[in-house]
Amino acid sequence: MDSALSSPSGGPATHGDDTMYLPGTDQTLVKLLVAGPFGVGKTTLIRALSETQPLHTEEVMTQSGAFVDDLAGVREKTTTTVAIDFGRLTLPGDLVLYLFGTPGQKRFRPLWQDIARGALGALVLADTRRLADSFEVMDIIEEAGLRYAVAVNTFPDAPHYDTDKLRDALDLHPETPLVLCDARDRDQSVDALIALVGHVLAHTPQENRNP
Ligand SMILES: Nc1nc2c(ncn2[C@@H]2O[C@H](COP(=O)(O)OP(=O)(O)OP(=O)(O)O)[C@@H](O)[C@H]2O)c(=O)[nH]1
Ligand SMILES: [Mg+2]
Repeated sequence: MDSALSSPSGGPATHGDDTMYLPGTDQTLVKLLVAGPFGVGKTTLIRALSETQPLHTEEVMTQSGAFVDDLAGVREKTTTTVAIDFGRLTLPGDLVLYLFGTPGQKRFRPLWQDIARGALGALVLADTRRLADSFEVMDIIEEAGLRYAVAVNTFPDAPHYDTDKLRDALDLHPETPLVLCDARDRDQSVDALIALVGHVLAHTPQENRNP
């Protein structure tokens, strides 16, 4: 998808680069990233809510990887995503979300320029046991010029803080949505995405929604 939002209704739509799309339905297509540090629940969230068989690029982790990815807090984890997750979710109003799960480790930074192209926003997952790990991801997203919402994935053994404390700790802009969710729970994950979509649409001029 080349544009962040496209509504391929009526005749063929052309874009700035002269790409032509066939006439379709009145669906509005939105590309979103699901980002966050190692083991925070990106694959889990996309798996929980995708209405299509999600694409995953999981690989079993080996002992040597323990020096690269810190397993603190995710000891039972046996696989990691080596490229992207992909899933799709249709919201009421024919809003179709295309979700790209994106690794947050520094070494995947070169992937970002490509993966962020055409995205309208990002859901950043965070874990209260290692909030600082989400800073780097938030930096990359800000550099990419994307709006984002933060979803704190509520692992049962992670400390609970009230949202004001979390906002302070994450140094969030007052407009940036912060939600708590269990990434395994479809409804909670959908609510987190709705918070993100509401935020990005509120800041996307109408004319950019139907290029
Ligand atoms: N208890 C609990 N476990 C979770 C939750 N979300 C994810 N998990 C577990 O945490 C582990 C990590 O989740 P993943 O979805 O693989 O995390 P990821 O962000 O995709 O990880 P990478 O791709 O390796 O960066 C898995 O074993 C999940 O089952 C949650 O909300 N609660
Ligand atoms: Mg993953």
